[in-house]
Amino acid sequence: MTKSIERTMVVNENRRDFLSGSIGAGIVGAGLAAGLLANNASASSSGSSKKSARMANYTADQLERVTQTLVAPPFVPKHDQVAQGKPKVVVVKLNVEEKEIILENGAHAWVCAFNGSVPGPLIVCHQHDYIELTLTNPSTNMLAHNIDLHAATGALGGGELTLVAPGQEVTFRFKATKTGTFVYHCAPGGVMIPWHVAMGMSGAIMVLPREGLSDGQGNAITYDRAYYVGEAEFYVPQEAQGKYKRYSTVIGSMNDVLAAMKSQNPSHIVFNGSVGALTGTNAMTASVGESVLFIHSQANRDTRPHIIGGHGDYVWAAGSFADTPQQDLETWMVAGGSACAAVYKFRQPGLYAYVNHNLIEAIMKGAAGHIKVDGVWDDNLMTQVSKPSAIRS
Ligand SMILES: [Cu+2]
Repeated sequence: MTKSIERTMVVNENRRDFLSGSIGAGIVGAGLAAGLLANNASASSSGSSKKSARMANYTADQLERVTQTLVAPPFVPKHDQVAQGKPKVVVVKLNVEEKEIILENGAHAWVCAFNGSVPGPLIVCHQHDYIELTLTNPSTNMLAHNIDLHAATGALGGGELTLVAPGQEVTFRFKATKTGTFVYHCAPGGVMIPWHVAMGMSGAIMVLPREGLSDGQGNAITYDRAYYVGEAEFYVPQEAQGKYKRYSTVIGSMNDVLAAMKSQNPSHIVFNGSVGALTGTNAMTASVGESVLFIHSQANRDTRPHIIGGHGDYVWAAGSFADTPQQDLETWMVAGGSACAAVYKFRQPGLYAYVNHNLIEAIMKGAAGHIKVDGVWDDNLMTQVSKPSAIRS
């Protein structure tokens, strides 16, 4: 046991109500987190190396604080792949924006967006770091919000300690004890949990091993660039004749969206907030010879990333870096409510499609992006032996 502060945990008797809370509770968020103290953040070693275990023994007040500048996906914040020195307290800020976005021509949707993007920004840290997160809910918003981070331990992943009404902000801290890629999402209670998630309110955090990624055989895996693809589905209500409805406020869209959600039949399934957010001039880019790390999250539905024309050289489909990565996959299954990581070294130039390989969801509902790869074509890997011509009988 480390010298972490022991506190008596007062269990919220109303937790059951919290989880089954009403829409009203989600809107006003009346005092749900009141009276709760953070439970102790005692370090638990992953059992890897002795050095790593030593690194687990620091408490937050012993560590340097660094601010991480978050960036809109598909980009990821600047970070070290191998941790330098002691763990850090990584300070991040998330601001909730309730706003209307355009999913595609003719389809508008209100979203609740962490830092204004769908998904919210990727947070990156190393194992045994602390994340100190300030969640701000501006007074111009109409709804209460919070954050449940799957990388965090206790108190609904932080959801109990972070519920903020419009005009409030809250700061909480958790220790990143597990390595991997993890979803975070808003979870303000009852049906507001799926509704806020279906309003675009999710993102991901990557907790790297302190020594960086490895293939499980003692060989380091590094990447030249990284992208974060956040997949999210939307349930845009439609008129009888199929035209998408539009609303003047976020609350105005609530009942119709809730009704549409029950169908479990999304009108849109998109990467990074809209159809085409990662295609054309928005395509991800890379060069032949570069290894690219793709982090892919889906907070609510299962998905199956696939690089058309490429592979996953190393894939952590379940998102845990404590696992040995699978190698040379074509498609990998990602459970709803999780994020995965995959590294691929591009060998051939061209335009690659990065898709959810339910191709109906990719082509007809929007879950597709592009990776534009420059470099010199290798005929040895692929060549057109003869051009299309009339069939010779
Ligand atoms: Cu929310």
